[in-house]
Amino acid sequence: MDYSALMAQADELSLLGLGKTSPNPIVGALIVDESGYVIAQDFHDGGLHAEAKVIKKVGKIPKGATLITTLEPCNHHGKTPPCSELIIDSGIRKVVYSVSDQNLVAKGGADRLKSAGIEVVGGVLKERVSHSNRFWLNKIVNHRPYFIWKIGMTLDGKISAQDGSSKWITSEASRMQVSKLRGQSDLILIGTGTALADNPSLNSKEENANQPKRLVMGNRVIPNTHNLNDGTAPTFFLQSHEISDLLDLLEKLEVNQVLVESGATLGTFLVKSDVVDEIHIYLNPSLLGTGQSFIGDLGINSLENRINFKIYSSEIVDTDLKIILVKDQ
Ligand code: AOF
Ligand code: ZN
Repeated sequence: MDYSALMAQADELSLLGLGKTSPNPIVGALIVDESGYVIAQDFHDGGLHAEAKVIKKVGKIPKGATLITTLEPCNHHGKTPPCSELIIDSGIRKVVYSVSDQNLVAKGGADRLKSAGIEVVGGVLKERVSHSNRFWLNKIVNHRPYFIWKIGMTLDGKISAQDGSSKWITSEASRMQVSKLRGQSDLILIGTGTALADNPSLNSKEENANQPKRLVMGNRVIPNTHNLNDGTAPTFFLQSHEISDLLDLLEKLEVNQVLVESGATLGTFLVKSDVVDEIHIYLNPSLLGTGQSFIGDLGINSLENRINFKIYSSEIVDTDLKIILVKDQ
């Protein structure tokens, strides 16, 4: 049986849960029969665990069936009973998973299954699935959400012209991608400067999209008439310039991931605070010369002190170049 191909399918499914599962992970699961034919598939969307959903879908599990799941089944009584016990009771005799559960209270599912005589294979497509679940995994290790900073800029790094105009620097296709990313996000963070200058709604324009929480950081007051007060998503205002206040609030809001769509002030502050894990740049090949730069003074005066990122991927999107950067540890 081709476990990698099946795990890739489970991984794709898990991504459908992005933006819906925090503080929990995204998980995809399949049940296949003896010959590897998929008889049920599902993903975690904030309700039942993925394994429980597929087992329920199949009903009576046929002999020789295998469960394929992107995360090691849980072994604890949380919001739901342990998936390990459910799997044992269902009659499934083989479980293939990718990433080990890092959650101290829930881990241990693989050993429990083995002790019940179930054949267990772990680590299939571990790198790919860990990347898909990097928000949740990062939170367990760093005790804070994963920050993605999205920037649409000109070739010379400007996010608005001298007269303040900024609509639109990048192509419509790029903006559609950002709209999709919003729908997959837990929370969108901007500063009061961007809120007042752009009056953004920060909504995802995708059909039936999940609408992420919105958080505006800074001391200025946003009038009630602004789009951020339209009631389309839970919206929070943090009147502070302290990173600890931001992280405390994000902890309370239980988000795994934050999409930053700010201007230079907040972006620079977050980079200086060392919380930016990933940057999505949409680079439009145009020049302004003057205007507002996407980043401000980082207090670095020598090349040896620069902050390094690594290119994770690059792609041409209509007229623009999209570059995904990750922190260079
Ligand atoms: C999920 N969805 O499909 C799987 C999870 O908060 P609880 O009680 O639902 O437990 C969450 C833990 O269960 C989670 O941190 C992870 O360790 C494990 N597996 N969680 O939300 C799922 N399989
Ligand atoms: Zn579970």
